[in-house]
Amino acid sequence: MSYQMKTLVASALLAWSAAGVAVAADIKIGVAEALTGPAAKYGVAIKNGFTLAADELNAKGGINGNKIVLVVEDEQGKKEEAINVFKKLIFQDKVLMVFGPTLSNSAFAADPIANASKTVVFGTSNTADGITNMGPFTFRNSVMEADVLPVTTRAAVKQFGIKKVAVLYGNDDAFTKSGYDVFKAALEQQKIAVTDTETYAKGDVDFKAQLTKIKATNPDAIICSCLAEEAANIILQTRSLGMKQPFVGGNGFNSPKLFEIAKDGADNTLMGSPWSAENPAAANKKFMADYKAKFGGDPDQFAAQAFDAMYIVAEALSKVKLSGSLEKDRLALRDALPAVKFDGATGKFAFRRAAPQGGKEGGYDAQQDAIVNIAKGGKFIL
Ligand code: LEU
Repeated sequence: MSYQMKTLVASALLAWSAAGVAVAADIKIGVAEALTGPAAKYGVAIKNGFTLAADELNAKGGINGNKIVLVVEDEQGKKEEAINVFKKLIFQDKVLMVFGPTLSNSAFAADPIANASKTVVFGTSNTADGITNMGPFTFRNSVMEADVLPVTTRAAVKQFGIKKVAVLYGNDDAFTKSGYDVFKAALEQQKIAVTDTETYAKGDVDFKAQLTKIKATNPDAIICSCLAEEAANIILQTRSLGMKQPFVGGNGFNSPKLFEIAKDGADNTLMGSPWSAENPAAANKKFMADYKAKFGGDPDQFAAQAFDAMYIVAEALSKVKLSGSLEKDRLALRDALPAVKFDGATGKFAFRRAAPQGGKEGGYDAQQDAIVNIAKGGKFIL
């Protein structure tokens, strides 16, 4: 039965509930993440975070008695696939809302479809500038680079006393480019000199040419706006050139993949994040233990943000009276979300309205503080 049919049947039956008969409807939620390809390490952790939260919520009876059903699709970390998957979820599967996609690069391609069809799209890992300027149906609980990187840069000055840095970034990805812009402004603002700026393209594996140029300028640290796989290879090759400089990274660094490839070469890397494995709060401890029990490995920031995001949506949905009209229910969820406040695995969270741009209404960003982690012995610690 389709979502609409089910909710129609459900509301009809719920209408009899005075007579003691009530049948719950399923709440279909789309999950569009990179489950294969270079971004899969992030995407699978994200999917696991949603699954853990949805299973917990369902075990407690769902939302007002309605069960959450995740409709999971692999967008492969590619723009075109994100568009295809969004269309399938929104128009064919008729989901109430969509979580995803994994990369900002894909979000810029796919989010307009959700906004045009008045369906909430909720990013849990998109950190580039401008994501929520795509329209009032775009939400994210991922803290944007603009809020995190100035904090990370300040911490690098404090930790290593850096005065001059080299910068390296991917120039064909929306997130790595956006991170570069933010780093550049933060360095200017904090009066840190840039000795050299180098770029690479998605999928590059050899960074020796750029690193040799950087080496000649003898920076105190290397600022890197990169996704994890490239970041890890850059670190490895930096060490093989005999360079000992610490790295300062953005959100892309926050993956176990960094250590799988770069190992101890990544020691002393600084990275800002709203989440830390060391956060002793009960909500985080429970999340980490439950995640490990279910999936047999430790969670990362992306799993934590997805987990919290599902609870944020559940909180909004608990205030919504599902009508059975998909259009109305999508709007009701959109209207209920902004007021949600949550204290979960990533700590205290609230939404912040994005400023309108070019006469277009904005969506909602994350209002959350970042903490700076340092890599030691194959993991990030505080
Ligand atoms: N923050 C990145 C982006 O916005 C993705 C993350 C999975 C590293 O594209």
